[in-house]
Amino acid sequence: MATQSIILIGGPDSGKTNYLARFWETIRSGHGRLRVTQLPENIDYVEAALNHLLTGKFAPRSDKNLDGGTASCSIAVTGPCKDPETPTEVYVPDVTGELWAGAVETCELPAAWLDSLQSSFGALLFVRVGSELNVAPLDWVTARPLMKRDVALNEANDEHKTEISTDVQLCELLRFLELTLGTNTGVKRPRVAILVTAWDRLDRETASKGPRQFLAGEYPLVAGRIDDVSRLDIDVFGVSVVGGDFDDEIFKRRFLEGKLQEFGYVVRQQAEERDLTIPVSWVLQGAERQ
Ligand SMILES: Nc1nc2c(ncn2[C@@H]2O[C@H](COP(=O)(O)OP(=O)(O)OP(=O)(O)O)[C@@H](O)[C@H]2O)c(=O)[nH]1
Ligand SMILES: [Mg+2]
Repeated sequence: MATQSIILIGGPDSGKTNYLARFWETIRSGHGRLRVTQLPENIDYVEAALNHLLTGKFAPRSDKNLDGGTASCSIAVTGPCKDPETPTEVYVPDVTGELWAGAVETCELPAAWLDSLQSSFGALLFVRVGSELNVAPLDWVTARPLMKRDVALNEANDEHKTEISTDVQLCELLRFLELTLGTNTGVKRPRVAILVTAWDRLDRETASKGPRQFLAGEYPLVAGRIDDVSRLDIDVFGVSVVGGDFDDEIFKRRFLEGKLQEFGYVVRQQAEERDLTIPVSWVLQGAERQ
């Protein structure tokens, strides 16, 4: 069986684990382009995250004390354009976002993760709408009093909140990918799917413009980098794992009365599709063509 590793990258609270849980449900129930061919080992962690969704709660942030900061699973998948006899083994390590945040701050990546990036065929890069850990760029006119306040707040709060803007953090992660992704695989132009998660939290007008426009408005540096990075093939997807927010009681009731596969979607360009496997399938297709 061909083994292709895809790596999930993104700061803390960016939606990696919830996406992985929803992706797993889609391939297991056969409601997407990709399907699972055999029960993977180490899937308990993903099943536990999925159980949260099924009971009307988002899966909590990953345990920072996980072994090496990661929970990994290998899932054998096949799709319509593939021979079902030769599935692809997709290795998906779900690394706690603290690791990526630390790497951005120190410009250093632990050796094991450098190896993982080099042997991955593609990557999913996550950023979440409405995360309290998103950092807006500094406005230098008003920055001084705010910086004083933030120093006091940070002293009182041990949550990892960096001062580097999310836009710059994402550019740094893209730079890691540009330098390292797939260099040990023979894939000449690895694909990177940028997933804008919690897309359901956007107002209708912003959402209607599509994920690329959202990125250009909210994270202009990253949007600019996408066109400059020639070694990677990059596309942007909006993702909502259940199509709404469980904080909204009316939505939650509707969700609990329905079936999970009727909730959640992926937006590419301006089109919305129910199939939550689309970003992974797009990344895999890129690797198979080369
Ligand atoms: N409304 C909405 N919220 C979401 C969605 N996906 C994730 N969230 C929220 O984002 C939070 C963080 O998601 P996680 O999947 O735990 O993020 P993570 O990247 O795995 O975080 P770390 O484990 O800290 O690295 C969740 O607890 C939800 O509150 C979504 O599709 N819609
Ligand atoms: Mg997580």
